[in-house]
Amino acid sequence: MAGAGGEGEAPALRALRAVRRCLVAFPAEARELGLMESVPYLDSLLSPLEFYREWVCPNKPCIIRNAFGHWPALKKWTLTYLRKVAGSKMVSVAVTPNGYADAVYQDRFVMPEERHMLFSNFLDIVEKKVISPSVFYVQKQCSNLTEEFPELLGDVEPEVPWMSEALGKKPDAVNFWLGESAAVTSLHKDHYENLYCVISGEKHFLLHPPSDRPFIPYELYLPATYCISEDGSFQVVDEKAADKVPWIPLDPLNPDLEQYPEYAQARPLRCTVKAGEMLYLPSLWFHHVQQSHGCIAVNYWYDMEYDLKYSYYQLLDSLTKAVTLV
Ligand SMILES: O=C(O)CCC(=O)C(=O)O
Repeated sequence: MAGAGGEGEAPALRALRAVRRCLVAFPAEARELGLMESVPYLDSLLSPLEFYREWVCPNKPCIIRNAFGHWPALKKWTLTYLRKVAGSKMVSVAVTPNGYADAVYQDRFVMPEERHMLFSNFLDIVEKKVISPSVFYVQKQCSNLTEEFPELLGDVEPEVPWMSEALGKKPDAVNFWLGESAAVTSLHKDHYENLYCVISGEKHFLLHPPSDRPFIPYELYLPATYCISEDGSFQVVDEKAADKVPWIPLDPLNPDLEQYPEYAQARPLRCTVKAGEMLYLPSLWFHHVQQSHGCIAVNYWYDMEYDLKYSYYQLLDSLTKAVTLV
């Protein structure tokens, strides 16, 4: 009797261990096949075909200088100007006690309080005319530049023409980002080809290629939202009847290697994107983002192609989950 289950199980376990060995070797092989040690700079624009061939198709990030020098936003967008043109409107602001919106906290996936407030009141906080213990970030993402700040659209462009040409589509979203230095975006990935343009200040990106997936932990968390109480303290309130959310519990700035030892083998790339520079962040790359205080940025999300690259990533993800369970 004892042998029946055991004999069946041993080969399966052996197979899973073999898969684990392949998964551990895979990211290094991917690196050897052309991933870079740092994010390269381009000093001028390429043609749509060249950009597609050299960066989108190989799924490699780069920082492009002089990509949007013609945008009026680069000269016009000071906090004073933004207050003048949009100060009197209500906007959505992510408010958290610790700067982490959409991140794991107390074994939950916690989303920010989405506060509707006058943009001028938000600017008062960024300019430190009003002191608040909470952290505020305009980061609504679902095309908030077009939806919430149409008066600013004329200072940028509704799309990046050469990228639209390269990909044969328009962006799904054009987002506006403005926040405090304490506002951090936790490690995650998106199914977008992302053109991230810094208008003023600096953004600090920590990146992992999709091939690092075997070293990056995902767990399932009950979703919850920060809610502020009358006394100004935050409660974490569970979402009712919501499905669990897969999210990365690890902080790449201070990784808990006892709990997630595999992460020691991952190789993050770090880069700072300065005012006037555009980061091309390819689809499925993991990213963690910090910023200088009052940094202003606009980005364009182009939906990725759900092609073989996507399927291979899904396979890598499934195999990683399978071996993590053993
Ligand atoms: O700027 C940020 O804080 C986050 C940007 C981001 O996650 C994205 O563009 O996908």
